[in-house]
Amino acid sequence: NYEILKSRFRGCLLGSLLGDCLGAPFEGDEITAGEKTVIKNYLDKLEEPNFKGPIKRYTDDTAMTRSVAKALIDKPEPDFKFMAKLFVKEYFLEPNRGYGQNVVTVFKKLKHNKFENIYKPASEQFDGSGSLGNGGAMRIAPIALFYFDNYNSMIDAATKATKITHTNPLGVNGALLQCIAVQESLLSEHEVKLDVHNFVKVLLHRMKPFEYEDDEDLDGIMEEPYREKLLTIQNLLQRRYDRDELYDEILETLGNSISAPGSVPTAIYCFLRACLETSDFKKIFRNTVEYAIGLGGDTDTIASMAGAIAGAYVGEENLNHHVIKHCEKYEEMIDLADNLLASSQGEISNK
Ligand code: R7I
Ligand code: MG
Ligand code: MG
Ligand code: MG
Repeated sequence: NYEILKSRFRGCLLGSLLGDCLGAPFEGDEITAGEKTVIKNYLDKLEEPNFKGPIKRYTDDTAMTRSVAKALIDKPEPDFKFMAKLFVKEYFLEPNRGYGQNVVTVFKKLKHNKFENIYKPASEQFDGSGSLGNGGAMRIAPIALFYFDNYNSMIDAATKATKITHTNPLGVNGALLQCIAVQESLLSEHEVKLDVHNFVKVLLHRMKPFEYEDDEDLDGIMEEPYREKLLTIQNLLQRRYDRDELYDEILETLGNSISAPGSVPTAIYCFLRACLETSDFKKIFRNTVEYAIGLGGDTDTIASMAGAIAGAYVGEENLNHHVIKHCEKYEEMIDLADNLLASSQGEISNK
């Protein structure tokens, strides 16, 4: 149904924007119990119809998400060189959006080498191991939307889009996990309450082809970190904790860092925990974002990824529109969502 998809495409991109804009002021913070109340009050304030405040600026997370969406809209065939050019153009237009420290080197090399080989600069990062930062995952949502009816094409496109800047398998697989989670929530029906345990099972199953089997030991590197983290999520969702205990446990096991393995599972957990606690869609979205920011650390990115997943599930009408209006260029995000759906439908009719 077109109207339902439209609402969920918008919910996803607006959720991603909102998480970035609202999480950004807290990026890098360690959040104490007292500050959690500050965050709650901050979100409550923004929900007030007459609250006036300066526009909440977005960061690199949104700048790059916008470029991924634009690339798919303008070149539905997918053209990853074109996507790389949009990333670089956007970076040089507005370099002060809070980009990762190392990814900037990739942009400079791409420009200098005139995009001759779009994957080479990324592969040279960190002495050739490639970045495992969450920069691939944070911008992946438009790919989950555009390929909503074609899983294999989604995986292929998500891999190629990520490798422009992140070639480390942990960086790539983190982006794949986030992409799979967004699509899964986009396609989850509203008629029955979301089965959070089944949701995790689906992700475990889908990640299997991308991670090594247990017996192939690779120099003591954790061979299947994302599936291990998904098992941790299962565990966290099943056990009872008091609030402080749970908070410590999340930080210790899932993390709140700038690395993909230390942030993507955390974002997914925030959404599932919110779904477990309430069936009110408005609360699911609001609580997802509140949990994500409340963990501290890479707040803009974790809230943005969690917001994309939650928004794709609940749809635009369950995001507070007073809050959305505080976010920079939210109207453009709505247009991108609509155009992404239109060009994605174009893909279908061409098949
Ligand atoms: O991944 P990336 O685009 O950064 C995204 C983050 C988000 O939180 C944004 O909101 C923004 O703040 O930045 O950029 P990269 O520069 O590739 O990676 C980010 C950081 O992760 C790097 O600067 C490193 O500190 C760290 N990192 C690594 N450290 C050691 N070894 C990434 N890969 C490695 C690694 O292999
Ligand atoms: Mg950022
Ligand atoms: Mg193992
Ligand atoms: Mg960040």
